Amino acid sequence: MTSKDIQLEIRGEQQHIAVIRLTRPAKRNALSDGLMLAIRDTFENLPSSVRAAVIDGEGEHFCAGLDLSELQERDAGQGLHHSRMWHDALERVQYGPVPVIAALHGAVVGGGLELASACHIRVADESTFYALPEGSRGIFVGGGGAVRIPRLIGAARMADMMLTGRVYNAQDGERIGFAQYLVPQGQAFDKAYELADRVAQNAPLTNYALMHALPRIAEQPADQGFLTEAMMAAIAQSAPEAKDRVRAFLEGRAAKVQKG
Ligand code: 1HE
Repeated sequence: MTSKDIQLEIRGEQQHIAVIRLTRPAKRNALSDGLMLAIRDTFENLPSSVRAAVIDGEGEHFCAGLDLSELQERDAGQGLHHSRMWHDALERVQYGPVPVIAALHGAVVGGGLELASACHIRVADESTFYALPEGSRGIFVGGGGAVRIPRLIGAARMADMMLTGRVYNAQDGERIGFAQYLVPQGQAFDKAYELADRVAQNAPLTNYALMHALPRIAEQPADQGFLTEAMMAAIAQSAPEAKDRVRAFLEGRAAKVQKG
């Protein structure tokens, strides 16, 4: 599906970075059904050269969440299917082909926060604020937020946000775990791109393990998690690329870990 509300640009000499931009600034990048389907299709059809992606939003805000103008009278069945459509789209982001870095600024609210939560790394600039206005709109999260947001900040903080309308600013958002990086205003995209470039240099199987195995291992009982970890470790280390990289270090051809 093509949409004027989303833009895909492939960057880098090896065409290894996808830059995906929400381009609906007049509506604060509110997520219409069409835009959600376009997000799904964009992540499903990334070129095979792509190794990492950055997602950001045009204008003053990352994303104002669900397009409220489309919120009609839905019966229970329609509401269920609408929410499942969001789940489907955001699963393509979280469990798609490559790690996704969200560059956040301005409003990251409602479904916009659900979209950001499906990404693997979040970089926020100082203008960022986080909210879940669903509570005051008389609705509930429906884009996977009830699953993903408590894993970032805990169920108690999420309940507080929805019950009281609490808004977290950029500093507090980083402190509680919404974003892994906080940068000066206007610099989120550049930092996200720099990280994507770094992520894209990893062995593809390592990135696969971090995207697809780690979150599942983290949810497993410990004894199952240890076994899944061992199997993923065995698969990753058996790849020729892993052997090349280890040999390069042992022969002094690879970078040492630098003090942070
Ligand atoms: C919208 C939306 C939207 C803006 N749906 N049209 N999300 C919310 O409850 C957040 C609602 N939005 C806001 O609180 C504010 O718009 C912002 C803080 C994000 C930005 O404020 P501001 O002053 O920059 O913009 P604005 O003047 O409020 O909005 C500009 C236009 O965008 C205006 O339309 P216009 O035709 O009058 O120009 C707004 O109506 C429109 N707009 N946000 C539709 N969200 C899977 S379940 C997920 C459930 C949710 O996400 S609920 C949370 C929804």
